Amino acid sequence: MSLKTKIYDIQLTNCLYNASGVYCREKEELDKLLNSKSGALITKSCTLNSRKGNPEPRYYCDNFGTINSMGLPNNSVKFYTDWIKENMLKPTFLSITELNFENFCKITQYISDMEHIKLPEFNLSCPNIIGKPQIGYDFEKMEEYLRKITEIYNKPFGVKLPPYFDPVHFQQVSDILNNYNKLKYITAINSIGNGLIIDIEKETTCIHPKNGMGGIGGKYILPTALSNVNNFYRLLPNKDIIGCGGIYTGGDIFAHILAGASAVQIGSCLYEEGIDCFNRLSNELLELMKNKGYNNISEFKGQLKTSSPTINR
Ligand code: YRO
Repeated sequence: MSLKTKIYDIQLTNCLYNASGVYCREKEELDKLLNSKSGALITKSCTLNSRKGNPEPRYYCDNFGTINSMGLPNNSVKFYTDWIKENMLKPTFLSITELNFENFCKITQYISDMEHIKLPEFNLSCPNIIGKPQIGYDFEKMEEYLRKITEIYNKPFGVKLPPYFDPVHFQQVSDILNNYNKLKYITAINSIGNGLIIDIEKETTCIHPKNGMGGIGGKYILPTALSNVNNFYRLLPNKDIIGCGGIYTGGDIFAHILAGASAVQIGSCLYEEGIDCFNRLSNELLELMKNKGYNNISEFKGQLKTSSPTINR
């Protein structure tokens, strides 16, 4: 039995890795991920210059999941690309973003000639102009960003998407993404934006930045993540889908793969449980596969049964 998988042309010995942002900002964390059971690793989304991020408390966890408004703390694109160059022991994805179009072009240019960077994940949950939605929710801007990426970068890449909630939006986003042949995978989903968790005893917000509003992760978001994975699996037949959102058990991973995920990322659960979660989750998934008689994830990937007629991809 094996948990091996492929993301475009990259082989992973295990379909699990970290979600960008979790356990991947500092050198010590990246070093530990490299020596863990994860099949790959991805860096914290980085920017041209290092950032301290928002004031604390900026992360909070309750029984159902997490809220964060980290504000993109990171050690700069140079730090992460240098680390990757020195540590080529397992597939490593660079996550990048920027806070405006000009810098987004610059950071894309910066990595464009690096042979050690493979399939970078462009985080499209970035702001652009104040008063406009994030790029992931501004479809005209999304086109503009994708056009620029293919123009400057001109190698295979992926994008991290925010969650969508409307069938028309799934269709509109897919119509855009399908125009870009160099786009080889999408990661769905980023946190559900601008939620609010309240401490009723203290009568305060649980995090401080942005009046307590932040991205929601964890158990709160599993159904939304599964819907995004399955909708994009149906609508993007030539691209791989990386599932991210609400995974705490082998069963949750199985559900993501059944919905169409080729690999899955662990965020909130990794943050709370630590690096050993890759051991536990791998064992739980293998046990479930054994009970069901599956030897390989390719045997059930995308095989979700519905009462409506199957659409072949
Ligand atoms: O606050 C963050 O650094 C953050 N948190 C998330 O849950 N998702 C993200 O993509 C990011 C970084 C990007 C941004 C939201 C700060 C623009």
